[in-house]
Amino acid sequence: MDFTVLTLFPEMFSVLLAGGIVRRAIEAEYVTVEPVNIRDFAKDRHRTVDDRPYGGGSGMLMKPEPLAEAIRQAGKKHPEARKILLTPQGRLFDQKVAGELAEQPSVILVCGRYEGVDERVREHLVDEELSIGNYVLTGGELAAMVIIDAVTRLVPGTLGSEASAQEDSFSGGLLEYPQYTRPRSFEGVDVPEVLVSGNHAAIKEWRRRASLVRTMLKRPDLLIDQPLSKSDMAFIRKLQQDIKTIMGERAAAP
Ligand code: 4GS
Repeated sequence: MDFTVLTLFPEMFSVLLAGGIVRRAIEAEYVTVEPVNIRDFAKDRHRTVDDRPYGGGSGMLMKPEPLAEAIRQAGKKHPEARKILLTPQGRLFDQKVAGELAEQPSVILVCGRYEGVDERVREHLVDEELSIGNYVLTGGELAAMVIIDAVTRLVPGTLGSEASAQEDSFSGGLLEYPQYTRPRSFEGVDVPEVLVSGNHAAIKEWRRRASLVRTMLKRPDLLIDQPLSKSDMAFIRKLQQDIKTIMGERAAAP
């Protein structure tokens, strides 16, 4: 999987190359990350990359020519690449989108700076727009790094264990169950008995139920469109019944 990043701040990406799973993935040649300086495609003596907006207003825009040339050149080198502009106007990046991107042979990430890019770049020179969240960054670089990080760990081979990418939060659509390591008792709080029981079926059931309860309490929005088994449904019904009983008792209390 090849990432090409078009940016005015290529040196920001040295953070990704400094360590961790992304660096290891690059070293093992599962992915490549190539930052390209958009300024190298400016034609004038001052290597200008920004300009004032027609119609007036505060702030500057990225002028289209250097961006267009950078995108064209990257596209020539990677004809298969999906060209993505990072902007709050884009489709929200989530675990599902990360999975989609991990199947692409190549992705070109276009990082804006200033107040944004000339509209014609957005309209004609990229395949799609992605946003990492509903807030405004000073540049697309951090968004690009978030995407590279989340996608890289889904590229087969990169996590060491194939299972871990599958098993974590969101891959199953539910939140992660609580996890514990040694010591068995920490500051007065013990590890749940079932996890040290050696009963693997019981552990599996406990974890599934813990994931369900957590998701219901913390992120009920994630349960929409989640496939739930008969056993999940039976568990949830029982919870509802227990809650009703408790509420009933409360209502009756003085
Ligand atoms: C995002 C975002 C972003 C928008 C870049 C203003 C500089 C900035 N990019 N997800 N111009 N949120 N981009 O805020 O992707």
